Amino acid sequence: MKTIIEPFKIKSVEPLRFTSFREREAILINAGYNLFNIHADDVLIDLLTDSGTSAMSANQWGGMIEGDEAYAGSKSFYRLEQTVKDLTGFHHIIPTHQGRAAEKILFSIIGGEGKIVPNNTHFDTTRANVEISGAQAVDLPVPVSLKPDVKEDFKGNMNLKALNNLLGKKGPQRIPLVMLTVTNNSNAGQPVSMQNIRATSELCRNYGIPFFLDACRFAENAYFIKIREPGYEKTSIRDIAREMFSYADGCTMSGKKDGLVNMGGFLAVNDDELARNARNLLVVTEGFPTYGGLAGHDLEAFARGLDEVLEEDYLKYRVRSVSYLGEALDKSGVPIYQPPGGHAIYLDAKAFLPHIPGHEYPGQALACAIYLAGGIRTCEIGSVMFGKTDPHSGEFKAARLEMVRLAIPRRVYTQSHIDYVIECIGEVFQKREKITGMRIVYEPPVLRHFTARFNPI
Ligand code: P61
Repeated sequence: MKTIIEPFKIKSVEPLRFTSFREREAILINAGYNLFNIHADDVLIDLLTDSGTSAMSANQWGGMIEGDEAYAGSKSFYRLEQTVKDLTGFHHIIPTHQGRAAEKILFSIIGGEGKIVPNNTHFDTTRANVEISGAQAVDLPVPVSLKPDVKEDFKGNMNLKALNNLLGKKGPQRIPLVMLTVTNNSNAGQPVSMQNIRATSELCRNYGIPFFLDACRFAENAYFIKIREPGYEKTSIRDIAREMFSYADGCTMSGKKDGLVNMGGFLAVNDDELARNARNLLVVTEGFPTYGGLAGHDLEAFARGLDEVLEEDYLKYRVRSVSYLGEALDKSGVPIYQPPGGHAIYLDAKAFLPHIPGHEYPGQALACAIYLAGGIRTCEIGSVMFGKTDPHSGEFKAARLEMVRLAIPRRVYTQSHIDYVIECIGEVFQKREKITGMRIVYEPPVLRHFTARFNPI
């Protein structure tokens, strides 16, 4: 059969609430045109993020009951530890409440003034944690990643030439670690090839610099390697994932993505001293080393999620259902970042709204227009998230890409929900000339997209 179906059936459902156009107009004004400020109840289809929004399986919910809530030495911790060790091969598994807590601990130890951390592309929390430590976060994506309309298999790759230059110039004294984000979320969820992971690792080894993965979406990345990289067609997803991790000295992980849980994360490292320092910080900020900010039931569900996410039927459905959305939008003429990523479709807001310049935030304008049209919540990944205005000169520095992300929660929406999204965005596209730019009327000093307020121009 050619039809790829959801490899699950639905046992428990949550009703959706419909709102009218007029209601949504008022909701947007109240929210300061920031979709993070909208009550989830006022959203029909929520594509804000794929993070922490997965539907857990009956097996995971069963695990929630079985979770061991012991303060020290919980058996659910040992279960998670063993699962992660089997998957990654790393020696020390340090649980955290989510990905950014692992980042905070890691960069508090190895970051600091004068240090430089390269990454194929930092996601915003990773960048914020590097910068808060005093270090500089440097993105080194491959040049083709900046071309939304060019279809290539591994646009998430690290730019090896640029990395080699940087490592050669600054060396291990200035560069405490190199990171590779799989898949590359800020670059449209594009995967990184095994060849690129291996080559990045080799470069790091040549310079004596540790190499870490930001592994939030490791399983989706492994699936892309299987279907796109010659030589891996017959390799199991678990073995591909193991090979990916084998090239690294550690990783940070947000379990809220490919862990298939609503909360959870970990820091995994091989280095004993780094692990000791990390656990010392963990007890101050997160919790005892065998729970680290998580309840026993979270640890249990996380361990089970990490096994389920490796099932090939699930990954096939997952990647195919995301590309189904991308292909249909593309067919209606809607400009999307090509090819579709693993967890999301990214609209190319610059091409969608060519009449809105970067400093008027085309991505934010588009995200609001989509909410207004159909109650669909998306996320700007462009100059609101990554652009900067110099407080002294007032000079505006745009993000490299202006995108609106339609992130697909795992195992949550059916094909007819997605068909509704396709119809709604198609309609917005027909009326695109009427959409106007946005002006920021309030912004906080860091991670401004969460709480900034806007007015349409
Ligand atoms: C997301 F609007 N991502 O994509 P935590 N690394 C990577 C991530 O994608 C990531 C984290 C680390 C989110 C949630 C999110 O401004 C935002 O468990 C590649 O969320 O701490 C998270 O993992 C951090 C959405 C985060 C945002 C920050 O939607």
